[in-house]
This record gives sequence, C-alpha cells and structure tokens, in this order.
Amino acid sequence: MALELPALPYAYDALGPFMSKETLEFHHDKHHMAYVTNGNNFLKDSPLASLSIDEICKKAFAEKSAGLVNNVGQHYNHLHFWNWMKPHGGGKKIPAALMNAIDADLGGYDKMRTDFVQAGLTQFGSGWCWIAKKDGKLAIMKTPNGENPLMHGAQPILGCDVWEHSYYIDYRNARQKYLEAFVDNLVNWDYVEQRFSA
Ligand code: MN3
Repeated sequence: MALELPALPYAYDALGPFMSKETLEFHHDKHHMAYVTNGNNFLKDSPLASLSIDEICKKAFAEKSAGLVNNVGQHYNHLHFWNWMKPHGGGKKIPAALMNAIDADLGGYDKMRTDFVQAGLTQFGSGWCWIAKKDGKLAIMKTPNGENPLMHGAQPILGCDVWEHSYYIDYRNARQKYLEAFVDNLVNWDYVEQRFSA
C-alpha cells in the first residue's frame, strides 16, 4: 500500500485567522508530503507494507522501526489532523454522546479544554496532544515526534500537532495561544464524534 497525500478538505485560506494559508501551504504541501515520500521509501522493503496504516503504526512501534514510526506515524497523524479542523469549528457545539463521555471521563468541557491545552504545552519539543479511547474510557494523552496513541494501546479521537511547523508562522513561540485557538475555533467535533462512535 503506497501512502498518498490527500487534498485538504477545505481551501487553504479557510481556517483564517486561526491558521493561515501560508501555514497550511507549508504544513500540508511540504511537511506532510515529506512524510509520504519518506514513508514510502521505508515501506518499499518492509514486510509491513501490505498492512493497514493503523497496523503499520502499531507493529512499527513494537519493532522499534524508527523510520516507519516517525514517517508513517506522521502520515497517519496528519491524515486525521486536517479532518480534525474545519472553518467555524471548536467550542462547545459537541454532539451529545461525545459530550456525555467528556463529562463522565474528562470532568466536563472546561476541564477537558484545560487538560488538553496543558498536555500540548508540556509536550517537550515536537509531538502531539490527544483525546483517545483507552480501556473503554476517554483519556488525555501526549506523545513525542511521530508517535500516536495507537502505538500506546489507545484509539485517538482528537489530536493537535504541536510541532513548531504547525504554529510558528501564526503564533511564533506562543504554543498556548495556538492550542487555545485550536480548541475554541478549529476543532471539527463531528469528525471527533465519528471516531468516538467507530
Ligand atoms: Mn505537522
């Protein structure tokens, strides 16, 4: 299975002013493209190549295949990241079943928002913060570099990229402001709900 770069699900200027056209051009066309190219190079001679991308993530991590973990991991993470955002997203317009789980497992919307932002803020260096399903419950997680919750026995339902390439053009070093804008103005809760219910 060759990895392919999908088109963005919205126009490059659709997420302004919270994420600029320039950021999306670099992030999607250059950074994500590089993970696709490098991932395909690592997969070319790998016995994992015939597996689904979810399985490649899990097996590559178990086998400590750093090239696949970082590049196929990042491909998986970005495939979903583009869909985890939409114009006029974010805030509390959350489908009921998902909101009930946030209330039950994450202490409600405000605590979820605080803890998600904090996870992203305290991820040292490059990585991601997440809401994931683990052992039947929602949990806030963070992972370094190209790792994701699949590699740690959990199913990601929302993730935010805290690599500097995701926010430095728009927010400079203000990672917290970027994370708050992501939760308040960008999250596509319908896509989160789809992954929650799957
Ligand atoms: Mn990225």
